[in-house]
Amino acid sequence: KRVVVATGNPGKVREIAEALAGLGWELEPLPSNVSMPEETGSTYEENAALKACTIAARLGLPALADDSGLEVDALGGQPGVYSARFGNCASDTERNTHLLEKLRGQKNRRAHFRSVVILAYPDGDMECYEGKVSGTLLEGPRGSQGFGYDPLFVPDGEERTFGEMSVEEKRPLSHRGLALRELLAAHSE
Ligand code: ITT
Repeated sequence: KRVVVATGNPGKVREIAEALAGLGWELEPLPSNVSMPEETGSTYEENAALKACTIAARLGLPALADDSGLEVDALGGQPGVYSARFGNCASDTERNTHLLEKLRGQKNRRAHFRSVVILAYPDGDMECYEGKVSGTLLEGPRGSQGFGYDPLFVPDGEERTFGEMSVEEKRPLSHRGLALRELLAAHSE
């Protein structure tokens, strides 16, 4: 079936395409004349539903959206749903510098990535999947793969950051990979 990948983030597109390759779905990018809705929700669930439902209704096709974020213990769970806008930074690199600055001298480097993936249909039906991964934040970036906060985050049980892993290596460990694995299982029956 045809499914629109409702995201403006190329890193998410790569991970979603790799994780769902086995389903044989025709994953279509967001058409260039269609923009993502503003994220007005206060939870990952609300924002993922908003993105998936808006695009599904607009295009008349099933749409898949991910809303995700990094929750840092020492910052009381921030930036969380505001991860993409943290510090009003213009790039991932600046955002990582901003986060490191906030955590300077902080011993507690514990953090958690969360992802909510929603597949919405034009008739209003929705499926929701979630994933979470815990780990620690380094004092400087390592690796140039992935996107966002990946170069700072070492998942529990690993030595390398997500930024030092390929898409294939990151998938079984990551919040998004875990959510997409649930979706894959539900559609492989
Ligand atoms: P769309 O809404 O268009 O999908 P976005 O990047 O704005 O793209 P979000 O609103 O869900 O997506 O913001 C999530 C932010 O959290 C993202 O921009 C990254 O900064 C961070 N993030 C989420 N998942 C991540 C991952 O796997 N690795 C690194 N950073 C991640």
